[in-house]
Amino acid sequence: MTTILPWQLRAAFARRLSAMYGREVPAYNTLVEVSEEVNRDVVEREGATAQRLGSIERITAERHGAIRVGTPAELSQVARIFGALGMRPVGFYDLREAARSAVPVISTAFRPIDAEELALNPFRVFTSMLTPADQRFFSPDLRGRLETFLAGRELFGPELLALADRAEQELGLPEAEAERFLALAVRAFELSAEPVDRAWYAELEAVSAVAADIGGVRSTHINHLTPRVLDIDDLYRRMTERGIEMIDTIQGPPRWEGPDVLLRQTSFRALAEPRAMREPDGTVTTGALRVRFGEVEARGVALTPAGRERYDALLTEIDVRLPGDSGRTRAEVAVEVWREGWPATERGLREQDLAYFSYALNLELPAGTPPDTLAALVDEGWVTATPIVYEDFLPRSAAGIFQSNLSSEGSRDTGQQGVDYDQSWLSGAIGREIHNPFLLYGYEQSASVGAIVANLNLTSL
Ligand code: OOG
Ligand code: NI
Repeated sequence: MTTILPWQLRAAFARRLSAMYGREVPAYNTLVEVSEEVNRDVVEREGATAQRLGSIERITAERHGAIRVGTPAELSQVARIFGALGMRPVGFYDLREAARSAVPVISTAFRPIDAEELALNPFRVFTSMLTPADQRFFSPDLRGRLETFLAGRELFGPELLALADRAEQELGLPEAEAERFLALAVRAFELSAEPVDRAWYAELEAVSAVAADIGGVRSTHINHLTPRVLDIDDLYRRMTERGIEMIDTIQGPPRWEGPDVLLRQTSFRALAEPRAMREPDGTVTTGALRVRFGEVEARGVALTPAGRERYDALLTEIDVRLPGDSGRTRAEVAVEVWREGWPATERGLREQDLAYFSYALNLELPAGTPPDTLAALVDEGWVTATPIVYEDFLPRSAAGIFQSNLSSEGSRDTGQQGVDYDQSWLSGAIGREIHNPFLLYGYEQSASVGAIVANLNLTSL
């Protein structure tokens, strides 16, 4: 009997979700098509350099999704489904604090955490949970009705959850069960045809469009699915040429001549989709909701805490310089700030310990005694350093991406938060450890260094 392993379930789930989302949101297919064109051109132009941060096979299949749920119980169920796919919660994002675009959710990302699993298929899902107890968004009365509404719905059925638990415990499923599990899992994220209560949806929408998308309906759905592209500026141009209106900017670090770091993302605004609506008089009509959008991203090397601190300081510096700077665009100011404050080479990133690398002994070694620093081992041809790709998200960009979904600002008071929704609260609520992304990258780097120390019989590096 063949067992379908967690990574195979993950890859199959990502593929089927992609096919389903393409049927529901055809503009997503355009985005994927243009991304593939861009990637082909970059590989043709740059060859092996283009694949420094992942093979073209990995990048072509690579997606992240975004989903939104209402309660800790729902999030725990999501964790079981993704657990079956070998995906663990990593990182904590609080989108309620974002300056321009506060959204009443806290989030984590489910993804594989081992290098081998990531290489097999890196599918990740940004997963947000509504925060009804946050009194800055919800009055006690609305909170009460919202929590009652959420408690009365079922997003994931018992058969799906039982199969998920079995897959997580047994590290995979037999073929027939795998097939059933995948079909049920994909179906759980389809857009429901059930009528939306127009008045209830509108009441939540006055607080936040995201609150309405989560708590205004009796089911959940995939919000967006994001392909990875090797040249996001080129993609932005090509989408614009095709007449698709993108948001103003590419979020994240600027385009410049140095190595790609972290994550750059852009998106187009949510499209109007027909949805059945239940009117206050009980009749059902066809309305339209703008909820789902298209997003695309380029990934670079993961930064250390020191790198991240410097990165954040440079972003702040751009904002400081920009207002007094007449006539230059943000992108131009950003490049100037980057040239002043950020190393232009991978070597510079390594020397200043700003980014994570994986080190491997070369097949052919120079003659003589190996030097006793990592930098010298790389310089003298003993060891090759490969950047570790950033597998996570950026709170500032995420807040900007949520904007693609908002037609109005919503409302927020300056009152009490109510519950302290922090990382340990979230971890307790779902009964799982939320991994620290820095520790995961750091572990991969130090394991690679440890192997070199052992292989070259050194005492340390
Ligand atoms: C999630 C927004 C965050 C990203 O790529 O930063 C996100 C959402 O809209 O639900 O997906
Ligand atoms: Ni996204």
